[in-house]
Amino acid sequence: MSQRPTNSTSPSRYPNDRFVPRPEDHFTFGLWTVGNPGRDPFGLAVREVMSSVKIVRELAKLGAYGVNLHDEDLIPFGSSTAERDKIVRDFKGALAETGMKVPMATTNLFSQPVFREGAFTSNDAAVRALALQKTMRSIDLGVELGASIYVFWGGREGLETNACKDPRDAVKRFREAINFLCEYSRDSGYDLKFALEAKPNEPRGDIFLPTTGHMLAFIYTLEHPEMVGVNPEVAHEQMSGLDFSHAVGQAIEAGKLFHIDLNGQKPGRYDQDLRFASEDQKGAFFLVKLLEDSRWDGMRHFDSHPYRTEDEQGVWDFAYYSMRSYLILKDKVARFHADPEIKQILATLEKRSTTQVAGVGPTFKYDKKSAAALKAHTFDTTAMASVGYEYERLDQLTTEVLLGVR
Ligand code: GCO
Ligand code: MN
Ligand code: MN
Repeated sequence: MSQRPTNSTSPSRYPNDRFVPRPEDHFTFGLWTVGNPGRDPFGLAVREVMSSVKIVRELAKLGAYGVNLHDEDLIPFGSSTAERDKIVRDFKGALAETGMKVPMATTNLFSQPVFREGAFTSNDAAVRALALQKTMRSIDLGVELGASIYVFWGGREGLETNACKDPRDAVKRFREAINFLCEYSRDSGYDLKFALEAKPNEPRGDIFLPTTGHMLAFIYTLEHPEMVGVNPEVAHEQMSGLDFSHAVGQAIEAGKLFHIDLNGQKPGRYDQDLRFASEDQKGAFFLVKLLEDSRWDGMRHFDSHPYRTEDEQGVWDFAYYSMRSYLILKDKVARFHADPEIKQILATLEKRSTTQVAGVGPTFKYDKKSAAALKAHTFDTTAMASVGYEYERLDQLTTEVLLGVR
């Protein structure tokens, strides 16, 4: 295993070892994540609102690559053009000073009261038009800041009562909006890809297109499916009770993983947006394994919030540990692959998966001759069924790698 160079600029609070995050690791944070002041449905903010410039500077010190933002994270709703321009100038100054990037941008279509009934899927055509206008302006801002990925999370695109809307209309309207905005982006000469983020509920009782699988199916009904992929979030898939790395795997296999939201979640809860790998470390391990094994080249983006218990130092601890945990899990993946006993089990499996039967296989593509040979073949199913797969041992070895005894 190659020794990672330590970072002499690492703040003394944190261990100066081979898990020190660096810009080349491509870790990014939403401004809204570390910037979250801890407000929740039951309580007021517990931390000061931090300026975007400060967030950029602090994250740069910790070794992050960049920040991502909603339009309103940077520019308060209703700002004048002069105010906007000053904010953007200062923010760009902080980016230039630190070398931080803005790889992704998105629109806030959920906070303002006007979007209470939905944005792209609203029953009010004026609201749908406003949502398009806000998104076009926000796309311009994202591109100006250098973003190449544009995320769509339809926070209010849902309902509480099915009496108000036919779900077919919701999907049609959402399609119309994405088609419109794809054309807008192309027409503006932008080199932008769209990433759709699913969530089953919260803040609406139910949200349309609730899982990454729904989003993937939807994409192929668009006018420019090549421009559109997904932005799966750990917590959101787990809210539906699904295995996150399966959704991500399907997206990668389809060439549709354009972005990812890393965080942590306990089963059966509201959207907790906890620190990455603070929960379900095994799930987090298999996710990192998938991303690393597939050499996925996107940003390792954290969409999570520090515990409400924390003061400002706790926020930076949260950010640092998010990145550190990813690097530790990446190291565990290398250990998994290097482990002689794991290797031996996987080699046996590989052999089993690549043997030919009746001159056919191990991959199956139809032709008359092999179909006939296969139809005529007699399988010894008793012998085939008698050999187990050694997965108890494989899982135990994996668990021991994770628990640090291998
Ligand atoms: C959530 C969502 C949001 C979106 C973000 C991008 O936690 O419910 O993940 O955080 O990702 O708003 O639009
Ligand atoms: Mn998210
Ligand atoms: Mn979330």
